[in-house]
Formats: sequence, C-alpha cells, structure tokens
Amino acid sequence: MSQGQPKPHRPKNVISDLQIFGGHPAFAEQLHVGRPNIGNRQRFAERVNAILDSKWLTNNGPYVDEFEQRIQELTGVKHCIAICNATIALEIVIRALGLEGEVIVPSFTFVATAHALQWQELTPVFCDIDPQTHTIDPNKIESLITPRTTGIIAVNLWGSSCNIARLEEIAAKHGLKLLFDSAHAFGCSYQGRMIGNFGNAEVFSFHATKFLNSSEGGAIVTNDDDLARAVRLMQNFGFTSYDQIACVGTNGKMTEISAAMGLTNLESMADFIEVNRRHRKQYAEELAGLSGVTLLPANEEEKSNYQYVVLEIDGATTVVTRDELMQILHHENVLARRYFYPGCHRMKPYSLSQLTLVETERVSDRVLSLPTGTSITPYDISTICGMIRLVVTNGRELSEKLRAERS
Ligand code: T4K
Repeated sequence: MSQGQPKPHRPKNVISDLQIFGGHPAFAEQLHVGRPNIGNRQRFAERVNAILDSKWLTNNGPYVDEFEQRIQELTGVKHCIAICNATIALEIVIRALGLEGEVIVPSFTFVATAHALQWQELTPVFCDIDPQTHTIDPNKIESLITPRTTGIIAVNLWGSSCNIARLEEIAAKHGLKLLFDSAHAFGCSYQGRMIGNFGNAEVFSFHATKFLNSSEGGAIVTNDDDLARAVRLMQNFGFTSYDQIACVGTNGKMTEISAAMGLTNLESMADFIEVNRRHRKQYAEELAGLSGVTLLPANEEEKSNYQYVVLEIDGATTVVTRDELMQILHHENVLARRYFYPGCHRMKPYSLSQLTLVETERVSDRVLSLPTGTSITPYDISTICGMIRLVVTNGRELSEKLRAERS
C-alpha cells in the first residue's frame, strides 16, 4: 500500500460502494500517473553537499559530465549532451539539424513535440498513427511530403519504439532528416540496439514524471560528430570561449543538482524497471478477460522501461465510456490520465486546418494511463483492477445511472 494509506473501508462489490454514488473513496491519498521514482537519498544528499562545497552549480560541471558519460555507456551512443529539459532539447536539435519549412510529426504525442517546431515558426504536419503501437504510421508519411518538407520527428512512445527501419528507409529515399522524440524510451531497445542510436539524433526526457528523472532534464544523443558539436555550442549561447560566439544559441544547460539527481536515480534504474515490469504484469493478469478493456502489449523481445501502463477502453463493448471510467477512478483518488487527448491536431494552436486523423482520434478517445512506479504497491493495483472490473461488468447500469444524474 502507498505510504500511510489506510485500507479501503471494505471491498467495493456493488456500484453503490463507488465514491461517485456516495461510498468512501478507495484511497485516502491521490495515486498519480507519474509520481517520481527516487533513488538513494543519502547518495543524493552527498552529491548535493559536494556541489555546495565546490560552488560549481551549472555550466557543464563534473556531475553533468558524469551523467553524460553514463548515458553514453548505457546506450552505446557516441555523444550525449545533457539539456535542461526535453522540450528545449528538441528545439535545439531541430535548429542544429537545419530543419525548416514543414516537418512531419505524429499528432498523438505530448504537445511539446509540436510546440518545439511551432516555437521556431516551422510547420508541424500531423500524421496519423498505427493503432497497434500508437506510433507514427510509416504508410501515411509519403503522401504528406511536399517540396517544403525537411524532416520527420517520430515519437518512441510508452517505453516502446516506432517502426524505425521503415522510417529510416523513407527518410533516406526523400532526403529528409530523421529525429526521434524518445522522451518515453530511455533504457529501451529496437531490434536489440539501444534507443538513442537511430536517425540523425534522439531526445530523452528526464522530467520528474519519467521513470528516470533528474527533476527537470533531457538529453540529445547522436552518433554524428558535427551535429554533437553544433548542439553543444547552441545549448550554451554559441560560446566557443569566454567572449567568442560562433552561432546563435540559447541556454539549454542542465544544472549540477539535476545531474546529481539523474546520476543517483541511474544507480537504481534496474530496480525501477523491475518494479514497473512487475506492476505491468499484475495489471495484465488482473484485467485479463475483461471485455472491452485492452492493455497495450509490450514487446518482450526488446528492452523496455515499462514506464506507462496504457489501457484502451472500447466504449461500444463496455458501455461505460473511457471518460466515465476515468471520472469514477478520479473520485476514488486514482488519477488515471487520458494521454494524449485530444491529439495535437485538435488542440487550439493547431486545430485551424480542421484536419481529421481517424486512428489518432479513435485512440485518443480510448486511452487511459494507470498509475505505476515505485509509489504504487501490488495492493493498490489489485484495488484499482477490482474497481475497473466492477465498473466494466456493470457498465450499462452504471452508465445509465451517471447519465440520469447528469440530465
Ligand atoms: N515528448 C514527449 C513524448 C513527452 O511525453 C514529453 C513530456 C516531452 C516531449 C517533453 O519533455 P519535458 O520537456 O517535460 O522534459 C507530464 C510531464 O510534464 C511531461 O514531462 C510529460 N511528457 C507528459 C507526458 O506528462 P502533465 O501535464 O501530465 O504533468 P503533471 O504535472 O500533471 O504531472 C503528472 C502527475 O505526476 C501529476 O498528477 C502529479 C505527479 N507529479 C508531478 C510532478 C511534476 C508528482 O507527483 N511530482 C512531481 O514532481 O505532463
């Protein structure tokens, strides 16, 4: 059970036990998707003390250097440049790659992928997804290529990867740059090779909500020496020496405290992955056979961080909709999330074109992400799964009751 959490008052056997109909909430404290995993506090405190003693807080200090080395070793990528967060990392590498005009991206992603382009007045051209993997559908890319297209940003989602081989083929055939937003895919592999090694470059996120965090943080990884050099300049204002500026740049530097957090958490990374893997397995077992509820499969032949537990709720079968189930869980203090609803192309800054992306819209109306990570226990998962089972097996009655209350 989560720290300090009392047991539910009694198991919820009938729908009137649900908090939304007047019962007690299953959890006294909120369960989040994205509670930070935190490694050895003593080691972190020692590092923070060393930083304070050294009075070197940022600007490529020794902990940032060590963090970069560790990521290079772990992924086998030649260059890692630690950045203050993945959004700025995307912006920097987009610029360093010389992308301009139009860039093809999936709409089903965190809005930062699109913002990183639009912020620099490039046009994100939204592509539909493969409904099996939720990642960009390579078969739909070529029809979106115009004379203004300069690149593709594919997103390695949910601790899994895109069809990278097909994307590499398309990029090579059309002379496009290929960048991977691998914010979710640190520690994962594709065809036995670690994510980080593909395309022109890849970007990781180490935000607090990621399975491995540096509070805020990100990294650009690449095997291209020239690109690495350009990125390193740009993340530090373009400085080549004290008063020499080689190019336009920005401030993308990671702080020493962030790197200390990242390094400390790296030491527990295997434990975090094992906890996530066990949680995912338990969710799979406890939700098995529930009609209309599908747990997105993980490819057991590859390495995964199992960072997200993603359900698809087929409302035509469950009768109760994804949004109704989410609302019920929120009343029980289970803050399940409908990432990435409603899809970037339907978000205000991007919705002017009235574009329709059938699979993106279908998937974003069905996805529900559940709590996992080191703050969640097997007991919590059993309680959550028990409630989902109760809701779905009483879908029709429950949905009618909710709709009657709304009208
Ligand atoms: N590309 C992709 C595909 C991404 O998913 C992301 C980020 C990016 C790029 C950009 O990476 P960064 O620039 O962030 O490095 C969250 C995260 O803010 C975001 O990093 C993440 N993806 C996205 C999927 O999720 P929200 O709006 O859901 O965050 P928030 O604040 O609601 O946090 C989620 C839950 O975690 C909350 O219920 C509370 C809990 N939480 C959060 C924080 C920050 C904690 O318990 N402790 C904390 O310190 O976006």
